[in-house]
Amino acid sequence: MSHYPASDQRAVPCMLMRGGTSRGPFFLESDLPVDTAARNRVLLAAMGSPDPRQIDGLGGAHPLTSKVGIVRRSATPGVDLDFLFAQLQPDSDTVDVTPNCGNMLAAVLPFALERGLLPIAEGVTTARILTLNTSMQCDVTMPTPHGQLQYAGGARIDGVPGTAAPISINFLDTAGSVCPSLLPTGRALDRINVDAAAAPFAVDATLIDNGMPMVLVRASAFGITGYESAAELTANDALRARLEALRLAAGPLMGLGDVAQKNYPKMCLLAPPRDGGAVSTRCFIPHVCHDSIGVLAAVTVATACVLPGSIAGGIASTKDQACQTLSIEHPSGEFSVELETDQSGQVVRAALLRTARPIMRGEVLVPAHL
Ligand code: NQM
Repeated sequence: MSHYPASDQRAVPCMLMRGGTSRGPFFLESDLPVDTAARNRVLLAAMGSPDPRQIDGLGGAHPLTSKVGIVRRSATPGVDLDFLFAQLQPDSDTVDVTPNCGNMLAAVLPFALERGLLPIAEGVTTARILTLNTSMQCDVTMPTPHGQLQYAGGARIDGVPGTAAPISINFLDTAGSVCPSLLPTGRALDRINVDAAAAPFAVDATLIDNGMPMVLVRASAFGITGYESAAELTANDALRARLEALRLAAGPLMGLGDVAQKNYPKMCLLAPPRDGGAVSTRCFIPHVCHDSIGVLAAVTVATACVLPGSIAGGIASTKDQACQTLSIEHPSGEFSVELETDQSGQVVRAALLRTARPIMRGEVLVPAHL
């Protein structure tokens, strides 16, 4: 903005958005450098990474608040918006654009409407969004009464205080987002030998990707109930070491190669539901325990619940019907996923509800030499 004095900082327009249970700055692609290395330097500086407290940037010292959205009008026929999600970390200098984030996805349409990328319709506005991370498409709808953006409303999602206007996401094709297919090993259940530093072990797991690559195991196989708090599990170093050893073993089996530096697969500990839901979960993303559950993580877990022969068998409570809503229990409540299956039992559609809100609009300052 011209009324500020000249300085050695460069102002980059952005909006800080909450998307579901995540938060981060959203940029128009045209406001960021075209060169990927330069873009990544700008994003790292904007978030204040690497630094555990992210004291010099916008990041919130947690993976769920170290996320960035980049949006543009789409040139793909039938698609309105392209969305690139970037996962940063507080304490490393990685900018990972390989996985999806269904929570940040919820903020894409409001951001695009705020920035004038699409016209605002009367009543509700729907856009088809292509995530450039994995080429996944979805239809997103938000209320726009009288052609105005409406953020206040009665929808409640666990992990976010209060209520807000519902943003519905209808996923069109999620199977095998980063992995080669829904079941990358070709099996619904695998016995995995893990060469852990403390002691080798073997464990049954479902390796699955219906929007998020995940390793699903029974909490009881790790000597815990699966009902512990997220903080308690994140503080359990022995558990985290075993889960990380399992993750490193599962990565190549899932066609993901060496995953030591990757944010996926995510790990999920399953236990029988306690509050009338389909299953209880504790997810590691992948090194800290999620306070709730990721959007596509929930879709992937729900899919395993209806998949014959998966690790969820004997744990999950599901109905034998083509369209059902599965309540995935997590540390701060539940996440409802609507699944539709075809006659062969394949999941053909997943839909869910999120909320989002713009928190700040303006410019983030980064050193100009970047
Ligand atoms: O699974 C956490 C989140 C996510 C990702 C993560 C997400 C998803 O809660 O689609 O939303 O797994 O890193 O934002």
